[in-house]
Amino acid sequence: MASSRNEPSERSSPRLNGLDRIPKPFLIGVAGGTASGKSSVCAKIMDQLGQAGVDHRQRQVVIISQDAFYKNLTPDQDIKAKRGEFNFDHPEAFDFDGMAQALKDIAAGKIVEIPEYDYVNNCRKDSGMKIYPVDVVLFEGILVFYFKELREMFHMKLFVDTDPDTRLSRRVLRDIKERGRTLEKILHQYTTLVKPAFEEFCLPTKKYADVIIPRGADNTVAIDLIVQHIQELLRPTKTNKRTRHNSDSFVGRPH
Ligand code: UZR
Ligand code: MG
Repeated sequence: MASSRNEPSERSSPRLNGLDRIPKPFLIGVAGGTASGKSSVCAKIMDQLGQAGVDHRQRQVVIISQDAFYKNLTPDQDIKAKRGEFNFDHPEAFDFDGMAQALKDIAAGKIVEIPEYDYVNNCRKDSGMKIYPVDVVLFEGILVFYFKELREMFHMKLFVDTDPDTRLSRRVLRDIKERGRTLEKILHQYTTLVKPAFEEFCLPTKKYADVIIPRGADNTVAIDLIVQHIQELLRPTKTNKRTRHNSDSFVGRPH
């Protein structure tokens, strides 16, 4: 009997035991410190899977950011956030249940609406992003390996390991340009909240990674190897094509 991609046995096992058990969609977690290049690594993987220019409704690879699941702030927290005193790097800041539910729904092949986040006003935007059924999900964020239930849903775990000086300098430039911050506020927030939280909550999750990517998106060798591996895993073969619903939509280069 053809196996379904929603079988509980498949979902409960984060490990791949053979090509006949490749789950669809294939869930990849991408963790790493702030400004380590998580989004860029995901964009490169998507690009090399041949999906970058494809319309989002047709696309077989999707990138989801954990930042979409920041909890809404209470009025008091909002005041703290405006002063740069709210800890956005603490696990408590995230709606873990929302993340787990979204991933479960995506794994079950449902169309899922993901909120969009506004970093300038520290809140969710009114608009959201619709996720249609895909072959590969890249789920990126500072704490995606922190929550056990979420971590165990990933079939592949990547940790982007970029030098802290490089991350801080990128963070400064990005927050001034894209997130409406002043240098003073960025540095204060970094030393009092971002860096301690990285050391306490994010760095210890590196041990869960299957692959650690030094230098982030600059590491083209690591990204090439990861992409080849994904293509190999997802390539329709005699043994694994029965798990696929539509092999025409298969991601990757022709072979
Ligand atoms: P990445 N963040 C904001 O700057 N503003 C918000 O409203 C919500 C989050 C930051 C957050 C964290 N820290 O370090 C970073 N703060 O976004 C995570 N302060 O995003 O992994 O792209 O750096
Ligand atoms: Mg990011």
